[in-house]
Amino acid sequence: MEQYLDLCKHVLATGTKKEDRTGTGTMSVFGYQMRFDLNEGFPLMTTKKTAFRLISSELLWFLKGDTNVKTLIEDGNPIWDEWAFEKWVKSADYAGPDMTDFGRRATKDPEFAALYQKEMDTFKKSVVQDEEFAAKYADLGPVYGKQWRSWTTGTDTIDQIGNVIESIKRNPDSRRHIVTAWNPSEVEDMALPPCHALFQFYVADGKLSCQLYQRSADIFLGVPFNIASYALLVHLIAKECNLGVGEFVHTLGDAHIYSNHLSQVNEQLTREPRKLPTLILKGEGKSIFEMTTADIVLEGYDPHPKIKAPIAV
Ligand code: DHF
Ligand code: TMP
Repeated sequence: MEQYLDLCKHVLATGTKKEDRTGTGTMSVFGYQMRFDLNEGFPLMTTKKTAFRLISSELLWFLKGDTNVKTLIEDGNPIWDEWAFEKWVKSADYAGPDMTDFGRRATKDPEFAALYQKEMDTFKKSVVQDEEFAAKYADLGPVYGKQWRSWTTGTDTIDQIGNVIESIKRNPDSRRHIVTAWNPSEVEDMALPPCHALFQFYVADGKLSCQLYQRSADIFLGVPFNIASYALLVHLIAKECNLGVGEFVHTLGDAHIYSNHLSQVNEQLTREPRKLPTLILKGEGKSIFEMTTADIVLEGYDPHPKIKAPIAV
């Protein structure tokens, strides 16, 4: 994963100090591209242990068209908790202690962090136990799953993933194999407007490639997930279309390192990349919409230890 380490070095060397929505502060560049040849191994970070199971669980959740974090919570996947919680504490029905700006306050004030943790635990319990509560407060709005599988116009519902699979099968040379999560008429209703916004597939020499445009990229926490997630998506769609895998091309818009991730990034830069793991897809005969995390297995993953960092909410 030299490509990723080069991105980190590039941003540290040439980035500009830039404020951001979360109030954390970043070092940022605009426009950057990485390429991963998926035949050289599966591009999961080896310079820090990265939870692949959370990545596959999230991708399958997108592919099923789901937007409710209840499914993720039940699957032991916490990566979208904060954005559902935010919706809950901002709602008129929330009557607990003041949670304004909880993400930033929790990293600065241990007493508040304990209070926040307690509220979050209560929230997650309600989501799992109370269907009605989950439907009302654990849904992130029309985010990825909705746009990928059931983009709605006034009159139609469009299954972009189903359609793109059909178009890859029928007309591999097409230059129109595109899926977009960026729906301008619904962005306002989303808990977080899509970061991985638009992607295109490409078929040549019997191999499937994909390029992603990511408008906003949290280099330390988000990007390792995004690379592995799209690499997995290429493998899944390639299998569905009886193709080999080619490249994943990752194009970034605002590529930033948060100011409270700098020491973690520098720690990672001292580490030597290791051999990439191999992806094994099981679940013979299942469509990609029926796969479970148990069907998606990594072999030979031997990373350096995990590095923790706070997420900017
Ligand atoms: N907001 C921000 N500021 N950055 C993000 O990367 C981000 N990603 C979102 C939603 N909002 C976001 C969805 N994806 C983690 C990784 C990806 C992700 C959300 C969270 C994360 O916290 N990763 C940690 C812990 C994972 C674990 O529990 O092992 C990591 O160290 O990778
Ligand atoms: P923004 O909407 O203000 O750009 O904030 C979104 C933040 O989340 C930003 O730091 C980018 C990050 N992010 C990723 O890097 N990858 C992801 O997949 C998601 C959902 C978010």
